[in-house]
Amino acid sequence: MKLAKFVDELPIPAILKPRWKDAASSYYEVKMTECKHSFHRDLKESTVWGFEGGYPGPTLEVESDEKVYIKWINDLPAQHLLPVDYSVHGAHKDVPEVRTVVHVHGACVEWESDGYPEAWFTKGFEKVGPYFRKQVNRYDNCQRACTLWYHDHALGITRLNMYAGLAGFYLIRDQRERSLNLPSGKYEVPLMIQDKTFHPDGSLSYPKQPKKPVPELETSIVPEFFGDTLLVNGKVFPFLKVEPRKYRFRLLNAANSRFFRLKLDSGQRMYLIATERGFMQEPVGVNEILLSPAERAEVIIDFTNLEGKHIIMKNDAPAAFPAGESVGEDTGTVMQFQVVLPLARVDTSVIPAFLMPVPQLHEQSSSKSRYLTLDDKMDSYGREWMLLDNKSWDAPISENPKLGSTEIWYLINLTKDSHPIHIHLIDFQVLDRRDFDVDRYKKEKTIHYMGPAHPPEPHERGWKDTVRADPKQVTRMIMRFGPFTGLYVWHCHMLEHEDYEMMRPFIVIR
Ligand SMILES: [Cu+2]
Repeated sequence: MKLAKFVDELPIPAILKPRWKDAASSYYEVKMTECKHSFHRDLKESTVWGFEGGYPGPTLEVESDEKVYIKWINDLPAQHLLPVDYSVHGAHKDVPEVRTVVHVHGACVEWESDGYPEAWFTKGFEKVGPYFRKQVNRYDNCQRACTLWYHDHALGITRLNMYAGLAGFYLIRDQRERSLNLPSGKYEVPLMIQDKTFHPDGSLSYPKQPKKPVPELETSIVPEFFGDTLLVNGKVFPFLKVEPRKYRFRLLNAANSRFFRLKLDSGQRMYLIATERGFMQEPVGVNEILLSPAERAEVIIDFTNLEGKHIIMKNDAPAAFPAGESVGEDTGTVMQFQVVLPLARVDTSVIPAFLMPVPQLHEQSSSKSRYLTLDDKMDSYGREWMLLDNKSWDAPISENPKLGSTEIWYLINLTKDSHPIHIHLIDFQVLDRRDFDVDRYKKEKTIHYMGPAHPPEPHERGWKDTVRADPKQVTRMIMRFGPFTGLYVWHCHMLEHEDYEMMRPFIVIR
């Protein structure tokens, strides 16, 4: 569907107020409901699922080390808004059709509050999954200032729950951040970038079947979902009126499967200041930023002396990435900045020369290396079936790091696609990527490198929780496990892969 560009203003989600708050802790209630949403001026109101009556959900803003208690409440209808495939794991007819569990992506949190995929619950907590432990989750926020986000994580239907609208920002602030004199207040804007497809009546469209239908199944999961229209904060091709000064943007790829490679059509640089889990050591000037699903980047864009200019944020990442279809005009356009507001006061914010020490984790500190393949298989219906280390979700736990230990994970990608791999609980540093002989690996199960190791890209040299594992490469990350023990997950963040079944439990043990 062809929709006019830059006719709707960018919405900025409101900050959610806690129910109560004292010096060290706060309590929130966040309800999921079916609600109406306007995606675009020329589309009729659509039915979506939102938090606190809105999509995206309201932004939660908390302090580093604050104890935050959240009761996530499911008040959704009993029937799903989108086509459920009952043949995928965790979504059989033996569970309620509508189930939710909220994961704060990137949270340093006890396992019982992490939103384990089988800790789902239904309306009024009437039915709960086998790993459900508590109605009120506890978040310790034992981490530095960063851009996190919350979204549904229910086993087998995450792709549908999130596509229906269940996502929002969760920001952690700290003293260091306040000392940096970054653009703040209305000059600090979160941008949740997604792709969707609409029916002519304005309702959300999600395919019931892949391009080649599965004859035995009325509804089947698709290998990946790519929408034909891009949205920011729930609006199609929005504009944002800005002053001629610096702004801080928190970029989040919240798409089901689409990668975004973002650049400004003015050719100007963006100053990258933070990755997923905190500030970089120094800002990095970049012309483009590649974000796979769930990756975040914080950038400063300087509109000084650009009065009257209209600047478009473009995307040119093929879907699937990297070898899929190139973008069209619609999937290549994200949003527009209109430098039309008068400067309210002199811009005294800065792009700091130094942000925060980011000490390198050394390979010598690692006590264990894990070699983990990303595999492309076929299920009994002839459908694509992506696995981690050749194991399905139900296979016994194989990743069992010790509390406080440091490990290096080798992601050995045997598939044609790039996969954004996310590990819960911890943050990590990317060590390198290196080409290897895939065919030889498949025969001999040993890695034969075909070239030198490439260091992470400039925009990846900070604390991360999601990393691109590119095809025909071994991607290595180093991480320290803690401060909690318990059961967590690691998975591909392309939601169609995650739901089937590119996700594995891991356990941090004492
Ligand atoms: Cu994947």
